[in-house]
Amino acid sequence: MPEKLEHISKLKGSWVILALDYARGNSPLAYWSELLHRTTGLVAGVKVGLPALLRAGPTGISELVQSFGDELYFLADFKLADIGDVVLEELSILEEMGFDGAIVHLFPRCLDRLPLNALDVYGLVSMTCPRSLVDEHMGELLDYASTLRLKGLVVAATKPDAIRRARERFRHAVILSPGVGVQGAPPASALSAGADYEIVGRSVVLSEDPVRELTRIVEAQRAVKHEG
Ligand code: BMP
Repeated sequence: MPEKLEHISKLKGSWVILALDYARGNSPLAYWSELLHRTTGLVAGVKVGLPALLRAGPTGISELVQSFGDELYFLADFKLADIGDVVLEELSILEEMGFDGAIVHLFPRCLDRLPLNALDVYGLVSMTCPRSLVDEHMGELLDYASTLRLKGLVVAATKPDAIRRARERFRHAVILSPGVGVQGAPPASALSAGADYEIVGRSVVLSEDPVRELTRIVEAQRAVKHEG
């Protein structure tokens, strides 16, 4: 398990990773900063992807990571998919920016070396897009994942069978599941299927009442965790 993520999650009793892709108003950094101030007690991690990087720039994102890095796990989601040397360089820049983990694509099959003791690296093996080619090749991606030093896998919350399949094969991998909320997976459904964390974006970030929405999700998660 990534110690920091697990530690924060246990402390808060939340298995939510908040995806910061969207913002209201014309100052996205101020919007996300205010949102994190209000919700940090209900969130274990934050996922930052290309929309946030393009809106806030690397300096803005680094500032956000520095400001909240003690209380939140920061996951870089740039779905890296290049030759191995370039991915290693990208991972090292993300680490310098203060990120704790990063998501990579596995299909290039170019990652024979991963840095030791560096960022937690998660491989994508299933996507929420209903007809994803990634899912068609999930078996091969899982085979490849088993040869790498990954912390975990990203598996669609909208595909509980895919979560069960990944969990069966990788008992100790950390499974992150996007797709709870707007894309249709109910809160805590991915945890029930065997995932460790649920990635949630718009249903919280664009909500009129993000605290209430997060509370609803976290309560469902706590119920599932207490059953187990
Ligand atoms: P939302 O809850 O707003 O649908 O956001 C889902 C997040 O998870 C987005 O940041 C998206 O990039 C990510 N994601 C996804 O939705 N499906 C995938 O298969 C893989 C993802 O990383």
